[in-house]
Amino acid sequence: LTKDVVSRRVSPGTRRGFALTEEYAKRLRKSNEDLPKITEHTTMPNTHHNATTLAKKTHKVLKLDATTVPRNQRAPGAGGLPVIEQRLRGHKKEIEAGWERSKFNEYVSDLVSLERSLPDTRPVRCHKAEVLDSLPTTSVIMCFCEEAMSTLLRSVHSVINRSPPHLLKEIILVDDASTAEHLKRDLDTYISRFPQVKILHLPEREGLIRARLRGAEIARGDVLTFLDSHIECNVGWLEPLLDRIGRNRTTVPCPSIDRINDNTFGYESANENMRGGFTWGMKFDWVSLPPKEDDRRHKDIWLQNEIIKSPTMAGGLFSIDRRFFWELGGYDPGFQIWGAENLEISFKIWMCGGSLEILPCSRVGHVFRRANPYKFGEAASRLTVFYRNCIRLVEVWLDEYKKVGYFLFLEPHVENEIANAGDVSDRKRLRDQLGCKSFQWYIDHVYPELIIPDLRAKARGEVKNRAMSLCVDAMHGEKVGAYFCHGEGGQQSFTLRMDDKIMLRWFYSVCLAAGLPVKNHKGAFLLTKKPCTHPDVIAWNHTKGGPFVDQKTGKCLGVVMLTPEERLVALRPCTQQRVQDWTFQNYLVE
Ligand code: UD2
Ligand code: MN
Repeated sequence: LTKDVVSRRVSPGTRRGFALTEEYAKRLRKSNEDLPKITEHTTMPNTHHNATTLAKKTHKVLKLDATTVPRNQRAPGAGGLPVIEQRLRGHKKEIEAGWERSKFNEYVSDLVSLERSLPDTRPVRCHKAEVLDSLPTTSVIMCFCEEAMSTLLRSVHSVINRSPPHLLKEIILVDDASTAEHLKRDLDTYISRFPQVKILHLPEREGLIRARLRGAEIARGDVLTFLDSHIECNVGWLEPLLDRIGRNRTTVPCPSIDRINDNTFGYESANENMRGGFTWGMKFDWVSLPPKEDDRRHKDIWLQNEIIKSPTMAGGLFSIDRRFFWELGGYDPGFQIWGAENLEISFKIWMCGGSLEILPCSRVGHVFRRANPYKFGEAASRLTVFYRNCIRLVEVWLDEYKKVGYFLFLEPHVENEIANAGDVSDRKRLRDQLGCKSFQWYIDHVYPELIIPDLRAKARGEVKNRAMSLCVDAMHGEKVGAYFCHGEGGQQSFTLRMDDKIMLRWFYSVCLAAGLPVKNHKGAFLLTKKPCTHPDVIAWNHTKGGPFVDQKTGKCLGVVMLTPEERLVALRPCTQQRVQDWTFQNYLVE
């Protein structure tokens, strides 16, 4: 074990969603060098054990897995290596069809063994992690909709192969009305060889949230462990999760989520120095550990069974005491299809007496997809479904921060959705009955790093030209354009702040600033985007429906047409003409 694990240390680097600061990467490399060579006999002080846990009997995490070392080094994907391109030659059509169907490289997934070996991505110190001898049992609940057979079965195999059998009460597969009939039959036949696997075919599409509830209703384990249907559990993944609940039933642990590459199916170790946060657009977000927490972990590199307290969870993978889950009222069954349930349960866990953790010593890989392979229904788009779910979440849990949570403010079509989000009085009642703490408490005690945007403003919304039907458009990259008003908010929504700067959306601290001179347009300067504190950021004089005048140069906001396709906004000498007049969608102070 020693050699292997040491050579597979977390490689510091940057990956989408897993950013490591350069400084931290350096420290991590340094600390890795500092580690003594480990042998089975190395004894290190038991820093984490307090008096009560010492009294309980513990053992090192079981290493059941027989497939850590590939049986066939050359099998595709063996050892978690990416499938090489050579294998794909001449299969372009099938590969494209696979992507179309599953939104990941299904052809490649099909090549990879259902029981492939994986690199042990746990930090080296986990090798000494100890867990209670007596642990609660778990039901594993896996919902799926239009899932590829190979990813689904590999998920199931990985749970069976890498979980101590006496702790795995059952696996409950919930088929959320997948449409492929023949797959259903094949699946039932295949699954029938595993007595511990049950499969529930829902007659109607419920969405992942209600599908999970259906699974949870029939579960009999002490603990519910939810997993997505395109995952691979790694060696020793389960015991650390159950250990945390065994010690305290209101603790909700999540494994560290490794990444299974959606194209090559290579297994990539996650940066374990991140935790869960959220944006005011109510999206889950990975954030780096606050410096204090980071230092603590760093000093204590030998911290065993280490944990990261996390304000939120990504949503897909976690264990929770079954009774505690129901005491908290499960999920809001009013949530449709996908989204927002991850923040709902996160807020609820913290505010109603529990705590949420990420365990770097428990690793599960997940295929992160860029799109969904399933439909969102006739009535609503993915975005609309998500907004409706967010509205329910915000209404019930955010208290006076509801307004901030209503990023909706500027997204006109979202305001229309409030009526469609459904009644939430039951959920509010539940919160009262549970006697949960306030959202302010959550921010103060759980997530003090959260940035709360200043809601005061002079005006908000799209900035529309009065002579042409054009709106200021933040676009992507450096430039700022003038485009047809699309009425969708997004890049066309701005805030005129109390300090007279124009900020993108209303929560980004990025403002419109003066940029480069425009060729062939005398005295004109392009606009660009800079952090709102930057000296190039422009403060404007503006009255409702009139020009925007740069307080420094006295120039006006105008449009330059560089090519028939490219219209940009610029600072130009003022002309007193209507083409330089603009209206903000909402003026908040007269
Ligand atoms: C993330 C979570 C996911 C969920 C979601 C927000 C991880 C790794 N994943 O998105 O678990 O919390 O955020 O809602 O944290 N499914 C159904 N019925 C449906 C739709 C989906 O059963 O109508 C299944 C699907 O097959 C999958 C699971 O639910 O196994 C999660 O869906 P996803 O993989 O599309 O979500 P993901 O990973 O993008
Ligand atoms: Mn997923």
